[in-house]
Amino acid sequence: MCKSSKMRHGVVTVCKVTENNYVKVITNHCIFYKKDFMKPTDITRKTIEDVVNHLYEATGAATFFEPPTVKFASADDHWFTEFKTIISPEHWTPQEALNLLYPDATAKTVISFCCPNSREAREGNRKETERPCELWARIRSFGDQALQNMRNQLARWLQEHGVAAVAPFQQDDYKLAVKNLQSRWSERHVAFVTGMGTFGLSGGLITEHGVAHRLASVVTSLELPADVRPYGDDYTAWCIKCGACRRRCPAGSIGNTLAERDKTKCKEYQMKTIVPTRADTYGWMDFGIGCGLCQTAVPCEDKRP
Ligand code: B12
Ligand code: SF4
Ligand code: SF4
Repeated sequence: MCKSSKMRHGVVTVCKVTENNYVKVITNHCIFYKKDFMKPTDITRKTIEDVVNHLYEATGAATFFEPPTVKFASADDHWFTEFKTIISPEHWTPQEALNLLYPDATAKTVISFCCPNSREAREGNRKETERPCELWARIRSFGDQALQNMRNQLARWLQEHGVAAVAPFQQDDYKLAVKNLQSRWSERHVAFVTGMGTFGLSGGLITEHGVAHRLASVVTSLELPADVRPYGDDYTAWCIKCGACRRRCPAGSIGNTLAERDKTKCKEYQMKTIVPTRADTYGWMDFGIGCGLCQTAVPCEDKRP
């Protein structure tokens, strides 16, 4: 298939060269290969999963995490409006999040992906009792940077393919979120809606691959079929309430019920015990480091218990 058209590179001749949509683009001043010229109507859930898996390698996230799981929710899911009451009126609905960048677009789908922390980091953290092992700390500080790139790049990929998309976390004020102990886009709550998992006593989201992971999401105007939540609306269904996370927590932040959790103790422990010695212990500065002991050496570490 060959055709000529006018693109931003000038006059081009486009030739399809492979079966998996690699396209050779010859412009009047260069030749390059472009992965695909897919129309929005050609994009499926599988396409999005492929893009996320590609970004997992391309951004370096594979150094820190095990392969991602991708889930989808309808932007109209009843939970998103209920979070205005459950979390805060400031918490964005998918529609509000998309309107931050696209005032006229209609949000249709929320894509959430979950990257489990590497086995090596989890094994290292299992042995710790006060502060995170170095690999765990690296995931928090630098794995998170890769994850931010994955979110942004997924949104960019969708935008390049003609649909509105936003990574809401990237639009929020992170410092304010930590100060208030909650953001305007809670990745755990969003993942819960997509069917990724349910909340544990520790506050972590227990997924099919456990609780030791990081999450990211993108809202788009592209309509894709939603996942079914295997746990319905039972938001603590997968926690066996064993209390192992409570016993592991060096800050006394976790109680006997989810409501008893004291998030301030977790943050203060991080600020007073881990951060001041961050440069000496780990060798870098400026990035947040939480202990995550409640996510390792517990029955929900890497599986649904
Ligand atoms: C602020 C913040 C913190 C603060 C406070 C966290 C907090 N709220 O508990 C501090 C600095 C202390 C912190 C610590 C950690 N964090 Co943090 N943090 C965030 C951040 C930026 C915002 C969290 C937020 O807005 N939460 C919203 C509030 C409302 O959630 P919540 O208080 O936890 O919600 C509880 C209630 O809503 C309750 N609940 C009560 N009634 C009801 C009723 C219903 C119907 C429902 C649904 C829920 C519910 O259940 C929830 C669980 O506790 C997110 C990133 C993001 N934007 O999502 C990361 C995030 C939550 N952190 C993360 C991680 C990994 C950590 C640490 C393990 C540190 C580390 N990297 O090793 C610890 C874990 C602490 C813990 N026990 O969970 C991950 C969690 C992933 C996971 N495995 O679950 C996130 C999602 C970052 C990411 N991109 O992956 N964090
Ligand atoms: S350690 Fe036990 S109580 Fe804590 S979150 Fe995991 S399953 Fe729930
Ligand atoms: S991250 Fe550490 S201090 Fe915070 S709740 Fe988990 S074990 Fe406790």
